[in-house]
Amino acid sequence: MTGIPKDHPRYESLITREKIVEGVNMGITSKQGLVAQGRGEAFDYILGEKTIESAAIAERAAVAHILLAKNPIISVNGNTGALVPDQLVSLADITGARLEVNLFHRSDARVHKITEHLKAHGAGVVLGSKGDKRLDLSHDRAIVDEDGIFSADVVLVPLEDGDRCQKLVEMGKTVITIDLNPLSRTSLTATVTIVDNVTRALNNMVQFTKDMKGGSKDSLQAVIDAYDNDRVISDALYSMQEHLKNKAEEKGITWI
Ligand code: PTJ
Repeated sequence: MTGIPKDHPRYESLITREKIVEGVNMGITSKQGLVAQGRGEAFDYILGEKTIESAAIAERAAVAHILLAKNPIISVNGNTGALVPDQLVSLADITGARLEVNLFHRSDARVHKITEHLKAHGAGVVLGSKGDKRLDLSHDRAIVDEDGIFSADVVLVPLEDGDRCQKLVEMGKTVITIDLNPLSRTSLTATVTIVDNVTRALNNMVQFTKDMKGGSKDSLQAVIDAYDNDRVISDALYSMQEHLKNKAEEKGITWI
């Protein structure tokens, strides 16, 4: 894919960029998706490019919700399709959730390409091309499948814009988001807000599912009952502040 040497100090970040650019070249990712990735990178840098403990707590709560759901759906857009196709397929397989392509910059061609891309990475059924229902929204993210997002009780919406998240919550659904901006409308609206890079979060969620899947329904419910989303968002903000402060102080810059 690239000539980026493995010992480059920013190897992971640069490889992620390459994947997004390749997604655009393949017609999977929108050009706007490049801008969104850049914003995510900036927040990740401030976070310290690691999964903080409160994000891991949110990831476990998200897994508990998905495992207890009747009809869980993982929504896939052009960014996640390009960055983490294997992890999306693994998470769907291991939890029993179904994948649905749902796009902001929607075209039939992109829905088809993302669907085929997921299938090439091992996905079975991929919803989203029927588009036989509309959420009450003025843009194309409104177009959903009736037996998918429309009737889901739990929806995972990584890298989302706030409108649909809010609408899904208003419809009574449990909404899980993965968003590196802890203050985005999506982050502030979702039931479970995972402030982590989607590239780390999905790997963690696959691992947590393996750990938690054998547990009783009561133990999963206990994880949900103990969960406090406001606290998770607050901790993400605190962690960002601490990371910046430590970085500044390492360089002898006074934090005022
Ligand atoms: O493929 P489409 O047409 O559905 O469009 C997808 C994008 C992402 C372009 C669209 O949903 C969009 O414009 O999203 P926003 O409003 O830019 O929101 C994306 C959010 O995800 C922002 O808060 C970013 O900080 C965050 N983000 C970006 N990259 C990552 C991320 N969060 C986690 N991991 C990332 N890699």
